[in-house]
Amino acid sequence: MTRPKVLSIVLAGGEGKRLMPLTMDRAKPAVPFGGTYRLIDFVLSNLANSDLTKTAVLTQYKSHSLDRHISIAWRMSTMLGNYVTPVPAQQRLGPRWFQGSADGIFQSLNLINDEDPDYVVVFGADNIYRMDVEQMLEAHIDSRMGCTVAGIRVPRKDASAFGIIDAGEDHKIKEFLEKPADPPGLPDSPDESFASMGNYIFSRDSLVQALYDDSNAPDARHDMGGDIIPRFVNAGDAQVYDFKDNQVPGATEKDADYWRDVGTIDAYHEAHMDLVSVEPEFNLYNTEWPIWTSQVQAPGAKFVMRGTCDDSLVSAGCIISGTDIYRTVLGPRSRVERWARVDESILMNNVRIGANATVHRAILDKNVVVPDGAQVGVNHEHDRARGFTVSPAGVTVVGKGVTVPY
Ligand code: ADQ
Repeated sequence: MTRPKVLSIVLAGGEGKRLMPLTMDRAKPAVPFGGTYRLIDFVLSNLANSDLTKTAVLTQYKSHSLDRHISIAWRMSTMLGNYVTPVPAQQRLGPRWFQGSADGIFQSLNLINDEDPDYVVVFGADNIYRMDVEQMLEAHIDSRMGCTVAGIRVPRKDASAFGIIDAGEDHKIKEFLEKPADPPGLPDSPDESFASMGNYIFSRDSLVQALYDDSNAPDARHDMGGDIIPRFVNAGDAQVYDFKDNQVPGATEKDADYWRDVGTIDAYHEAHMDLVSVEPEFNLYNTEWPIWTSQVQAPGAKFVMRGTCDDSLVSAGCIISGTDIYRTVLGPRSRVERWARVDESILMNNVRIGANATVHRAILDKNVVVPDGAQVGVNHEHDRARGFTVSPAGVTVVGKGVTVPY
């Protein structure tokens, strides 16, 4: 059987307001994650590992560092026609910026016309997970439906941030509610709801038709979850693909079903803590389904003067000197000096923490300096008074390049 032609479109234009100040001057999919990665590396690795090698990344806001990362880390051999290419808002169909995510695709319909695929994979860019997309594609093709939506059970208390799916035993979607205020629980588990992962596969003609219909709808927000998916559901042409059925090589019992939306500071912090436990909730060390990125050129991490780091992830180029670090992710080239204490924190590139400083449950963006003896995350009132963000769960965030005042 000849392999169907597939074009992947990654929606990478999200503003990421709830991740401020980490998205102050970078698009959400470009936010660093796990020391050496960017959020977008997870979806792009899933597509590449699934042998889907024609990928357009639709960018929008503050896309400079995202474009740079894609062109450095994701340059593919073009010999077989493979590519991962950033596509900025093109204003091809009128003098307007992208509106919702569906408008982003509508404005880039030329990509579909040029590639002429049988199926279009449309995935979000901001989630942490492993998925064999080929398995979802097979389920889509077998169903003969126009649209397949990937679904996962999430705690009902968090479910109003998601599209909620009501599907029958035959997987056909009966109802789809985008971000309902009071999400329904599941019949067999009232404290859980069945959520859309924001990952869709469409048969090409059905998608193109739905995009045209949506573009002519007077009140539409031109949003994939808000407008396009409900269109397919109302036409009886959408099914759910249960993420539980997806099997990725090398997955552990713990991380086989792992999927996190890291759209808020607390979720982003928690997902990092998931990386550092002894048996991680999400295992970055699965070499059978690697997460790809480009690494900085730096020597190995160095520990001097009895510097210790427990349950932590330390990137290249770091120097840990006579200090105790616990449950922390350190990005490349960070330095922590003697007698400093750092715990449950995330340090991005090139952070400096001086002697005797304390950093507790904090996120320090690139190039932050914590001078000798300064404290972050110890007194939230003091943190707020110095202009830092404190999340609802008490994680302090210091923005890019800030030298922490006393
Ligand atoms: P959200 O993530 O809140 O919910 P949205 O803000 O539209 O939805 O973002 C979806 C993806 O599209 C993100 O990767 C974002 O970066 C990108 N994006 C947004 N607007 C874009 C535009 N104009 N151009 C290009 N890219 C754009 C979605 C679904 C929910 C689902 C959750 C799961 O709508 O139904 O439950 O994802 O996280």
